[in-house]
Amino acid sequence: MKLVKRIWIFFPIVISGVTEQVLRERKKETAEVTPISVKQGKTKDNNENAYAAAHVVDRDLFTHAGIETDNGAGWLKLEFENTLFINKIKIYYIFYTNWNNPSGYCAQTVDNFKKCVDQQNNVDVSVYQGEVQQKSCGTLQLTYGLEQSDQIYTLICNAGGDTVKLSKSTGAILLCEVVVTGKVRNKETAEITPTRVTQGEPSTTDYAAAHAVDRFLDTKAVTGTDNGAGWLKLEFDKTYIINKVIIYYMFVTHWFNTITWCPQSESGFRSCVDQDTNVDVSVYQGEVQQKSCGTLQLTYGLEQSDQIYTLICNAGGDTVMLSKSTAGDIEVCEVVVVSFEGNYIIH
Ligand SMILES: [Ca+2]
Ligand SMILES: [Ca+2]
Repeated sequence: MKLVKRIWIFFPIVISGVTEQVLRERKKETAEVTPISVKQGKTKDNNENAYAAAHVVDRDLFTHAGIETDNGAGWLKLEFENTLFINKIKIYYIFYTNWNNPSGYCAQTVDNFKKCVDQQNNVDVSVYQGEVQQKSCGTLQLTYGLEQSDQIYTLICNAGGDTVKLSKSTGAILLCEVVVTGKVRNKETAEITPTRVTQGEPSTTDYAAAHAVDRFLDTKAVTGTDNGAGWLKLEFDKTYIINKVIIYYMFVTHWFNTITWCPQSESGFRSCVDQDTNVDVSVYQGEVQQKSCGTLQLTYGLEQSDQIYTLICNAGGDTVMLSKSTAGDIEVCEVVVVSFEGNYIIH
């Protein structure tokens, strides 16, 4: 018991003057999303001053949340206003820098540090929709790396939800900052960027062709198939061996009900899929079709955590064209084109 008590004596890091301001402030991430509330289970020693949940989102690297496990449960929850596509969760553990501090138990010796890590390790990090777990993004694996210049851990999620929950059943949770990024898709290895993106009609501000390549998952390109021809075209600066095309349909998960009516009911969703499916995806050289990579077959899978489709091309060209001639629309959040060096064939 004595040991446990001592572990919880945290050290103040005293740095004076201007340096303090610079070092204390956590850098803001691209596409960082801010929770509307942060809650935790049992606060250590009921000491809100020292261990408040809010400390993980104050962007101050010297403040932390501290949670005890109580009856086999310790947790910290970040809740968001809407359901989001959560890309990654970045966690700043307490020993982000300058670990050695004679006044703090954990940072006094290597042994102490290891004891603290052991007590505060193995935190599950999951995405939830309300009370329902959608996906575990992994378990926090703190290292004994005292020589590290920081103790920052990134977990990749790629799941939809409105809550991020950190939990464990024994020991404690101690964290300085939890940062959630969403809405922006991950960049692919060997992704190539088009120089021009155009589509048939319409091309309104809300549904602009450029939305298919802006990396934001809550913006989409939409074009109709009036007169039997709908198309969306990505043109590149030169001819590439185009290995694959990855398409993020708008229902990356069913949270996008703020921008469209489709996901608000299952029947609405099905009718949108019916309207948006069967898009041909082809590689062109100029105006000449080289190869069809396949036809987009959207599914009714409302339960899917994502709606991402990959078509294998392995064809040379300077243009990727999405087209359909039947009634309906071409509606996509993102179109990603991948070209590896050389002549790799992707199966
Ligand atoms: Ca903090
Ligand atoms: Ca987009």
